[in-house]
Amino acid sequence: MNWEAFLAPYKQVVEELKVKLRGTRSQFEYQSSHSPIEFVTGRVKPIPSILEKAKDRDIPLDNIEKEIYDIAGVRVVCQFVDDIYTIVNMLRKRDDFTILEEKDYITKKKESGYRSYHMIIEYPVEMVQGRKLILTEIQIRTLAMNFWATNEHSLNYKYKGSIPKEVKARLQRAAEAAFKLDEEMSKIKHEIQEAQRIFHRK
Ligand code: 0O2
Repeated sequence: MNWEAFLAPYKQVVEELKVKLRGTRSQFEYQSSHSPIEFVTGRVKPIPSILEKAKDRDIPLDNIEKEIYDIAGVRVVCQFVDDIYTIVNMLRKRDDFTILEEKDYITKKKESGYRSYHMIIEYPVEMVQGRKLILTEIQIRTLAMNFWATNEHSLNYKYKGSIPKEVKARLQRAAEAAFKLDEEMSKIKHEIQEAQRIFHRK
C-alpha cells in the first residue's frame, strides 16, 4: 500500500476545509457579530490508527476508503450549544460538498458520555489525476464538550480502550457537569455576548 499517495487527497481536503471554515469565522468577525465558531482544527488520521480501526471493525484494507469515514477529520468548536446548530444549518446550505449522514450525539449522547454533532460528507477534491470524492467527518462541539472528549480520549489511549470502572463513572459525571456548564452558559449567553461586543470595540 502506497500510504503517501493514498493519504494525499485526504490531506488536501483537510487543508481546504480548514481554510473555508476559518474564513467563515473571520467573516462573522468582520461583521462584528458573535461568531458561532470559536476555532477550527483538522487532522488526517495517523496510519496506525487507521490500521487499528480497520482491524477492530474487520474492514479489509481495500475497503478502508469506503468504510472508514474519519480518515479526514475537521472539528469546529463553538462557545454555545445553539452555535452548533447554527453551524449545522449553515453547512446544510452549502453546495461545495454533499452531506451523507448526520449523527446528533448531543441530544443522544454516547454511552461513554461523549457529546458532539457528527456530519459525514463527501467532498470533491481536484487531484492531478482528476476529481476524487473523499469521505470526511466534521465534528461540531462546544468548548466544554471538547474539553471532556480530549481528556477522555487521552484516558482511552492510556488504558488502551479499557478504562477502569471507577474512572469511567467519574468521566460520566464529568460529562454531565460539562453539559450543565453548557446549559448554564446558554442561560446567560446574551450577557456574555454583550460583554464580548464591548470588549471587541475597545
Ligand atoms: P481520533 O482521530 O483519534 O479522534 P459509529 O459509532 O461508527 O456509528 P461515530 O461515533 O461517528 O459513529 O464514529 P466513531 O468511528 O466511533 O468515532 C469517530 C470519532 O468521533 C472518533 O475518532 C472520536 O474523535 C470521536 N468519538 C466518538 N466517540 C467518542 C467517545 O466516546 N469519546 C471520545 N473522546 N471521542 C469519541 P477516533 O477513531 O477515536 O480517532
